[in-house]
Amino acid sequence: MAIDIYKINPEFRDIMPQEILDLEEKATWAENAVKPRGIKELPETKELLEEHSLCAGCPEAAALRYVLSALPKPEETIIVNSTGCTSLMFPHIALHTVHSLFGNQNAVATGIKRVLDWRFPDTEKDVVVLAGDGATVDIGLDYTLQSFFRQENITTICFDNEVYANTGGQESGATPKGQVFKMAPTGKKFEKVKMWELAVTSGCHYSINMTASAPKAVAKAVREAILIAREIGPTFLNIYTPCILEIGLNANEGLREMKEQDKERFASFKYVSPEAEEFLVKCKEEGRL
Ligand SMILES: Cc1ncc(C[n+]2csc(CCOP(=O)(O)OP(=O)(O)O)c2C)c(N)n1
Ligand code: SF4
Ligand SMILES: [Mg+2]
Repeated sequence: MAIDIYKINPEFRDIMPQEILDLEEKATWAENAVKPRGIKELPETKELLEEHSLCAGCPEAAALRYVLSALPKPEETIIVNSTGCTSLMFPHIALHTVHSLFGNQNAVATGIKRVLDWRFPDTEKDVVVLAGDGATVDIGLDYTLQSFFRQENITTICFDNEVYANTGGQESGATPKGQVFKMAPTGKKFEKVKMWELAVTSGCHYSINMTASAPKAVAKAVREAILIAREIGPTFLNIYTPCILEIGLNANEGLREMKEQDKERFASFKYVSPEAEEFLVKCKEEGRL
C-alpha cells in the first residue's frame, strides 16, 4: 500500500522529469523487485540516493547507498537522522525521513516506531536511526542506550568518523586516544568508546563493528539487523566512514583508509543473541536473507 505514495498521478505524468519517472519505474522498491533487493542490483536501478552535498569522495555517501540498497522494504521504512554531515544527504533520499534534534534520534525513533505499530498493526514498519558518532556515542549517548535498555524494536546505525565533522573537528567519545583535531588541539585524553560492546551490554540482540570498505558486508549486516529489530529487539551497527577532510586525505583515499582500519580499530566484531541467531536461521529458510 505504501508504494502508492510514490506513484505518479496520471494527470501529471506528462510534465514529470525523467528523474521522477525513473524513481517510480526503476527503483528497487520491495514491491517492484523481481528478485530480493540488494547491492548487486545497484548498477541497473534508479537509486534512492544519487546526489548529495558532502565533500567529494566522502565515504559516508557510499555507505548510505549500501544501506539504502539493503533495506528489506524501503517503502515501509522511516529513517531517523540527527544533525551532522549525514544530514546533508537526507533531503536527497527518496524515502520517508525525519530529522531530529541533535542527539535525540533514538528517542524520536522510539516514538515513531510505537505509534506506527499501534496505527498499522498488520504492516511491518521498519524504523532505522542513522546518525554520526557525535550524536550516537557522545551528546546523544544517553538516549541511544535508553532505547536499548527499553528493548525498542529499532535499528541504530552509527556512521563513525571518530569526530564531530560537521562542526569543524571536535573530539567525540569515539575519537581514538591521543588524536588531535583542529578544534581538539591537546589530543583526546581517553580511549575510543567501543560502542559495539556497550550495545551488547545494554541489550542489543545484534551488534557489529565494521568499515564500509566491503559493500556486500554492509548490506548483509543492514538486512540482518533490520529483520532482527522487527521481531526480537534493538540492533546496532557501527560503521567506519572516515572524514577524509579532517584526517587530511584526498577524495580518492577513503577506501584505502577503511581497508587499513579493517585490521585495526574497526577489526570485525559481530554479536548475535541466541534468540536472534535462531530467528536468522528461520529467515534464511524462508528466503528473507
Ligand atoms: C542541539 C544541537 N547541538 C549541537 C548542534 C551542533 N552540531 C551540528 S552537527 C554537529 C556534529 C555532528 O557530529 P557527528 O554526529 O559525529 O556527525 P558528523 O558530522 O561527524 O557526520 C554538532 C555538534 C546542533 N546542531 N544542535
Ligand atoms: S566534512 Fe568529513 S564527514 Fe563531512 S562531508 Fe566532508 S569528508 Fe564527509
Ligand atoms: Mg562524526
